[in-house]
Amino acid sequence: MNSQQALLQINTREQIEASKTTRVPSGDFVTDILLVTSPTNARSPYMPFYYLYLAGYLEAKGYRVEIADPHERTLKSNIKLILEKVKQTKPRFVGLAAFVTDYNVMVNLAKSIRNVTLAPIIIGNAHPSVTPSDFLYPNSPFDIAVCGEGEATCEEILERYHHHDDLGQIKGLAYLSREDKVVVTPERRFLPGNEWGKPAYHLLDMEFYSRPTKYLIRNLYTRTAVIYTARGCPFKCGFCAANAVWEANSLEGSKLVRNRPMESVMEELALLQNHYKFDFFYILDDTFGLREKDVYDFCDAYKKSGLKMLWGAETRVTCVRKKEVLIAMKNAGCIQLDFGVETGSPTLLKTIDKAIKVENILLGFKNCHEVGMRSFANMLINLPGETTEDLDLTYKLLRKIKPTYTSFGVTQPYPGTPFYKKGGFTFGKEAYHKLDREVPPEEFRMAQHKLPLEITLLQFRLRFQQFGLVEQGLFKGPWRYWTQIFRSARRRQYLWYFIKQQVNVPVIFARMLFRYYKLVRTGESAASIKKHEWQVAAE
Ligand code: B12
Ligand code: SF4
Repeated sequence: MNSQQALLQINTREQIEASKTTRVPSGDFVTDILLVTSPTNARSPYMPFYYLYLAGYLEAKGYRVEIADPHERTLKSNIKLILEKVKQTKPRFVGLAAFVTDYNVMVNLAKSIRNVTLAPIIIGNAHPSVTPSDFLYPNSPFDIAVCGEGEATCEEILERYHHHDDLGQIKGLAYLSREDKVVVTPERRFLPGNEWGKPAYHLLDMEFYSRPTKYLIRNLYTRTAVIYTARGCPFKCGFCAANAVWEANSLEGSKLVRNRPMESVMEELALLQNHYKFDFFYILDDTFGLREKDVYDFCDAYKKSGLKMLWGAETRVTCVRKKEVLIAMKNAGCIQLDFGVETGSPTLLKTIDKAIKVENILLGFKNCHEVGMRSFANMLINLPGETTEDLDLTYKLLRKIKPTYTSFGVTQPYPGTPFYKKGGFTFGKEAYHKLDREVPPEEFRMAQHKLPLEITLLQFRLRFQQFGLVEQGLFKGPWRYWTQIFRSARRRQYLWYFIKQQVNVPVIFARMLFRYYKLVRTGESAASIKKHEWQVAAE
């Protein structure tokens, strides 16, 4: 029995607690850190970006890193695979990442991991950045919460943590003191873009992540890689916790936007096209296009690189005020831009601090149409103080701007968002699981109107989300999209995906219609919905 096997025998709570306060186990570890993705997200086409950069950074510093990222269909089988990987990789540290919605799952997963290793468990990502105390309490399976940007903090933990008392010396984290108090250590400076790690794609199952999907460049069937050219966001939209995450470990506040050097971006794109054979990529920066010069620089560099992938990006309507910017993007291979429009109500745009006006939305979409750029509008209902008049304004706006595709969501007061604070929400651990629903329970209603949220959501979806017997948004794809698909080395995968989707789409549509009529048949909901329909029709 080697020392690691010996450690696996020790798993009583007292021994674990003792190990926490006395020493970090030492022995013949195979891996410095095993990063574990959330088993609730196992089938998502989104790679775990947070680990890609973190792992790349740590590997460049000489650490042995592994990622446990199973893709089974059930939670149980994913957890089983994770535990096997823990045993197999014998890590010095285990890292987990938590969003507020999967809190209970992550706590239970950490407890199970605790039963197979004594390695300290580090928790990072949005949830512990906002409320580290949710993870740090007596007998918690978590040892350390990393707040905000994680690279430098994690490196220092791997380097310096040999004893519980070392934690107080490391910036950017939180831990439970011997007196059972949550201690948050001071913040550090952001990592400059040229120090980010190269995303460690080789640690993931890239076959899984390079399958065709319609959820990346949304509603186009593509094999898409997601990249970041910058981090940070100067805005503070009421429904978003991004600022709280970055702010959690920053001497520079939350608003600093940090760019990555262009050579490194191009190098990554070349790898994605030439090695991993992606046909498309998507830029998921918090605010791509914020600085016009950056867009031109990116487009020039991409054109010069001779790479052939087509791409999409998430941006803001204010970034496409000028048609020239859109033309530059289009000439560099951009086929779709996604915008957070959220609402058509000027009052609500102010309430949510979106820092855009209805005129900006109208102009942005007009420019997209004129230039021939596909446009995607993200909309929200259940915004604070929302009235039926506001919903009608949204309806009218969408009729005017005619996005190529529109999606609707119900706003939820995630901890860390301005809505959570300003809305006077005080719920904690006991209620997080309720945020994991498409339509939240009544206690999270922020709208003033009393319309049933699910019916309102379905109404908008049925009207604007272009559901039907065939996938309509798809056929508004530009020619070069189709050419790219026909030229792809993975044409067969695309064909198979097309067939599957063309069967799925009418089924989804039928289910939605059925659900809608079932809800509307029930008393009070039907009355309010009819009134709303009348208002909408009277535009
Ligand atoms: C892209 C994204 C997604 C993508 C992909 C997520 C992924 N696989 O990475 C998708 C669409 C799947 C998604 C889904 C959801 N998301 Co999301 N998402 C984002 C977004 C826009 C960017 C995240 C990102 O990639 N940032 C770039 C990377 C490099 O930074 P990072 O993730 O913060 O990681 C760094 C640090 O946090 C830290 N770190 C992270 N994990 C770990 C782990 C360890 C061990 C360590 C040491 C460090 C560490 O180090 C990293 C490098 O510095 C953020 C908003 C934002 N701008 O932050 C929302 C955000 C994180 N999402 C949010 C939410 C709520 C969700 C959903 C619950 C929403 C929903 N119901 O659909 C789901 C949950 C999915 C799940 N259970 O995994 C909230 C989180 C709020 C909260 N309090 O938890 C945010 C902040 C947006 C918001 N609405 O406020 N999301
Ligand atoms: S929604 Fe986008 S623009 Fe608004 S604060 Fe979040 S990241 Fe920034």
